[in-house]
Amino acid sequence: MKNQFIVIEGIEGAGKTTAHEAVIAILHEHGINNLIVTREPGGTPLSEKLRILIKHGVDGETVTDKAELLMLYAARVQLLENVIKPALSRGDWVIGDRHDLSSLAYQVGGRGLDIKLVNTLRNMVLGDFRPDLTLYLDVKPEISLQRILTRSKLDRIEQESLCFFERVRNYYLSLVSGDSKIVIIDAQQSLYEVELSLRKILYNWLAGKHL
Ligand code: Z5A
Repeated sequence: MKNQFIVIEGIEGAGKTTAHEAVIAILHEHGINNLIVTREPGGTPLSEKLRILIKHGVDGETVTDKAELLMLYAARVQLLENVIKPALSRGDWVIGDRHDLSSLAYQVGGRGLDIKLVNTLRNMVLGDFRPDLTLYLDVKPEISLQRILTRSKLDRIEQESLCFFERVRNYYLSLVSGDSKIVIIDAQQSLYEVELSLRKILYNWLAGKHL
């Protein structure tokens, strides 16, 4: 199999960071060591600055939903053109912590922005570029938010209501069904069981079996 772009998606506390480590370990077991990891928003010096603005805003000023969207795509285009595409061209694998599906789930599903507006930006930034495989970790917000409550400080988006995260999750679920390049994983299982699921999916996928 040639090098691929694999993305891990899900709401906060779904276990993306943990899954990331498992995916890297499984690829290493297959002798795939030429890989880079990315996160969105972020992953280039400019995108990391935008990440701080997206997550924390600026004191005394409301971040509008459209400004949030534009910052996310500005960060994404920097990462795509300066890191992801060059890595894929070199023959490296790319493992992404979030990508474009997040914008559909959060900005369209969660914020309620017009899909036509978001699609205009997607076409401009991504064209027909898509991940080869997306692993979507599905969990009910009431469970995942419990997992992140132990954090000392929640960021601007993490402070949203349970209803917001329910809309995000429902939008994710609507996108996942019917897309053969997105695989859903029950992230309400124990960490051990999630890793077993990832292992099974990736072994089959790497062997070229239908998922
Ligand atoms: N955002 C957006 O709105 N639009 C976009 O287009 C993009 C992003 C790209 C990025 O935040 C924010 O940007 C995010 C969406 C928005 N906003 N929010 N809120 P981030 O990168 O800082 O955070 P995150 O991506 O949401 O990741 P996270 O909060 O760190 O969650 P996670 O990586 O999925 O979870 P984790 O760190 O692996 O696990 C959290 C805890 O749960 C940890 O203690 C684990 O041990 C535990 N855990 C995980 N899985 C399990 C299971 N299965 N059982 C028990 N405990 C578990």
